[in-house]
Amino acid sequence: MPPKISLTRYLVEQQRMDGHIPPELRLLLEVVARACKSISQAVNKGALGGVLGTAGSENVQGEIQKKLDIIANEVLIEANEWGGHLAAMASEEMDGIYLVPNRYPQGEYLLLFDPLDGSSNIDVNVSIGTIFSVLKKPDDRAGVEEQDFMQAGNRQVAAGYCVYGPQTMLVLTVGDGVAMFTLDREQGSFVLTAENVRIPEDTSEFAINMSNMRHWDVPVKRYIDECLQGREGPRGKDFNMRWIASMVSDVHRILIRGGVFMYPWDNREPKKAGKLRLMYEANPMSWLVEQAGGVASNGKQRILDIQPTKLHERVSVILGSKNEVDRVTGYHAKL
Ligand code: AHM
Ligand code: MG
Repeated sequence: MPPKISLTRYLVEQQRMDGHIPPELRLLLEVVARACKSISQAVNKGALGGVLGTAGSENVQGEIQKKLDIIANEVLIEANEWGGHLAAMASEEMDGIYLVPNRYPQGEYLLLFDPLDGSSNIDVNVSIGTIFSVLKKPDDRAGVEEQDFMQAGNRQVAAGYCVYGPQTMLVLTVGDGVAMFTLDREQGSFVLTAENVRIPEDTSEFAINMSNMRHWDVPVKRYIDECLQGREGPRGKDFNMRWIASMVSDVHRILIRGGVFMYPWDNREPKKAGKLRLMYEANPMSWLVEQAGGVASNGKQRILDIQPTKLHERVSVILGSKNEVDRVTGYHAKL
């Protein structure tokens, strides 16, 4: 049997390869992974740990916070603030940025996260996850402010997620393909279980919340309508649908067997670009998808090229198997 490769060994080897990642980034990623292990423990305990249910508060987006949203946010902050590799953090659950306290050394990285994505699944025992994105602080001046986070997704230096499902898995890119690690609970470490992940270019599976159909824009309606017509329609084949309402789980499935995931703009709140957040949901997932040979677009533009203007900015998301995403963006171009 080949030796088990731990996350630590994988990262050390990435560091050695032409200095692919600097040691500070390796340490940062190890700390994020450690925090994910502890979130996984809390998620696993469920009602036994008293962690289910709402916390009685709202986040900056006006969403009710679950107890586990807050616990996961605190775990990530506490794990990351003292290591000396970060300058600041930003999270779906915090209004503004979180500066590393003065008592700790300041580093050169910025960490963004959605501590627990798919919150509506927490209390019903369906897979959820943590999404993270790492940027480098622009080094033109001292200190750090929100403006330093306003970097397009193509400037990310690492991105990934941890899915808390039947297995806890960490999925990571540092710009050298996508690697997947499974948590070995007996050893207490993440072990490499898939490398050079590739998303098939073709698929007959789509993921979208169909209950919003009447609110969609013409190109999205057209695409889904053609899929629904199946073998008798213009696509000449039957399609299958999945919607877990947990982006981490839907993207994980797509990385493994292909598919297209969409949370498009819709006219329920026309001024909102979409539901999902650009900086800590769409950007990290888009980079993972591109690194696996897929495509990620807002319908009109590559998501990774969007210049953010706000920390909690929203975006329309269409990502996954190349040929299907290209088809949907082609329909947008014909508008
Ligand atoms: P959250 O970060 O508040 O959990 O919201 C994001 C989630 C995604 O994981 C998922 O794709 C989407 O919201 C589901 O939305 P809906 O309930 O509208 O289907
Ligand atoms: Mg989320």
